[in-house]
Amino acid sequence: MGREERKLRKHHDERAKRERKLARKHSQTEQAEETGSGIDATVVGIGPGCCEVLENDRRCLCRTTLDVAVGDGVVYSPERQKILRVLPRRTVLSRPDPHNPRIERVIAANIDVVVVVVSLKSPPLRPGLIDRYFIAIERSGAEGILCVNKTDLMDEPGIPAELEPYRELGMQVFFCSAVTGAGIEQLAAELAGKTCVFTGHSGVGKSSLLNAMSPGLQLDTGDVSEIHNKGRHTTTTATRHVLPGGAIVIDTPGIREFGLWQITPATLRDYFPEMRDLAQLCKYRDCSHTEEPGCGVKEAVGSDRMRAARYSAYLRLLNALRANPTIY
Ligand SMILES: Nc1nc2c(ncn2[C@@H]2O[C@H](COP(=O)(O)OP(=O)(O)OP(=O)(O)O)[C@@H](O)[C@H]2O)c(=O)[nH]1
Ligand SMILES: [Mg+2]
Ligand SMILES: [Zn+2]
Repeated sequence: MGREERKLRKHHDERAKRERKLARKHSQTEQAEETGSGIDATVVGIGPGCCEVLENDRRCLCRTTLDVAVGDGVVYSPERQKILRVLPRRTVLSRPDPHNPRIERVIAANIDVVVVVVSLKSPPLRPGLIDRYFIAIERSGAEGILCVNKTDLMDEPGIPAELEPYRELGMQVFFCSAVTGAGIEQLAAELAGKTCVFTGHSGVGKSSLLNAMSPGLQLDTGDVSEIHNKGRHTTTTATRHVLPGGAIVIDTPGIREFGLWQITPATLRDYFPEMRDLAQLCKYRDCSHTEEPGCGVKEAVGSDRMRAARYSAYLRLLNALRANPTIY
């Protein structure tokens, strides 16, 4: 590690320590202030040092120093316009803070479905990102679906070869175009009655898909830069909306990189449940299922017990984590 990197890390560590200390202090004061007369509400938007909550039809902008995310159930005080308490989360999609991997950043809470939105072109597909979402979804407690948007830009009809492995793994894949409306009805039908978060790279069309499902929403959308073939990070904060079909959807800002929260090369295999039984057959107890001889997982690769696509995803992620365990 270079001197500059060490200095930067030290700076981040100190900042994280200060943030934790401050959060502890505030949460103690807030708990002390809590009168028990708070009202239950849901967080529907987040801003710096504040959040918007919805309680029946009433919306209120509240101050908060607590770590809240869109979708959180909270107890708030309408008089003091303040969040008193965050209720336990049923599910949570999170990732490490891109600037400090020791801090967890919650993308959305209490969701039933994580909709990973990708486009094959403009911006191009990055399968590595889908692999990472697989792990985060496994951790989240929610169900995951893949939404391939911008099918109107596809050169050939049919499922592109690079997406076949994900279908094989049992993830539901929807093909849509927010421009032509193709696949929108099917997607909306799948999401009806559920709470869903739309996540993925900038420019893939998350907000456009939501607008297509509910034209009244009029969420801001932005074009894709021709020079870099990347989105312009049009959506800057997560917001929650109700669609006509009854789905509750959370639109989120496009992500640049998706890090894995609290996952190390040694714990990665825990998120591949099919490896668990096979690992009993490995010669070494701490087998990483890579170079070791007598590996039960490697022997099963290619069979139904260990799909080749899934094993390749494991190797890709393992190599990325080994090369850079904390920065993503
Ligand atoms: N051709 C085509 N363009 C689309 C489609 N969906 C969205 N777009 C365009 O893609 C660009 C980006 O769309 P957004 O909806 O802003 O993308 P986003 O994922 O919300 O991006 P961020 O908010 O930056 O994360 C816009 O110019 C849209 O008009 C589609 O199905 N086909
Ligand atoms: Mg957007
Ligand atoms: Zn093994």
